[in-house]
Amino acid sequence: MARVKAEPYEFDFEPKTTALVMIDFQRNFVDPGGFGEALGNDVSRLRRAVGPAERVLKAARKAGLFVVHTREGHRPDLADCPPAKKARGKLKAGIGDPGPMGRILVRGEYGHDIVKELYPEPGEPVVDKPGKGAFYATDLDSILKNRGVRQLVVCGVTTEVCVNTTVREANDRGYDCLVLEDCVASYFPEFQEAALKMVKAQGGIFGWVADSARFLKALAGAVTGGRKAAAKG
Ligand code: C5J
Repeated sequence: MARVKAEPYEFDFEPKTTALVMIDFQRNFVDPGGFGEALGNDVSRLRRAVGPAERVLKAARKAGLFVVHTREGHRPDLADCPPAKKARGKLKAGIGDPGPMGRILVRGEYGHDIVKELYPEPGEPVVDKPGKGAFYATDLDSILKNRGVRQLVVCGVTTEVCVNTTVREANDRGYDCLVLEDCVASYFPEFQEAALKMVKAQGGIFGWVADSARFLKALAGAVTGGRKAAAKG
């Protein structure tokens, strides 16, 4: 068992039953020249999370943690896109329309895929989701339950939208969630702050919050502890 110094109190996790969930680190949201920027957002605010998330991803892989990635997007025929979602925002170029990185939020398009620094490795499931929450209309819950996962360490974008929605969904399904505050990001600083506060308020109503350094320290301790125990036999 490993222990992370977190808020509102320590987050205990067993590496064997913990998954790292990487939410929507897609080019369209994170990279300059994508859909996010076309909407007038400052994508450098999202890019900030990539470096810390990359360190966590590498360490998690090395420690043998189960890693899952998600992507928000739709079938090319948009049959899974609610008309209300497509209409929302009255955008000149919205879901399914040609955008700077291919058709916007459509599976298989360049902008829909994950940035190179955090690209999934073979064996890491990629969950394509039509909504904001990663559990809605996906097989994520089955994938996690089949592996015996009970705790989630969460990185991703954006903090107040897909990260927050997914953590709430996970909480209702009985998972303990640790959100790494420097590995999640929002286009809006005030939403970043509020979304993290919401997770850990009222005794951790949706989960826990720590930073990547604290998580990496705990993970390194768990790996060393496991090796020592194995050597003792
Ligand atoms: C948004 C997301 N913000 N991944 N998607 O529309 O948070």
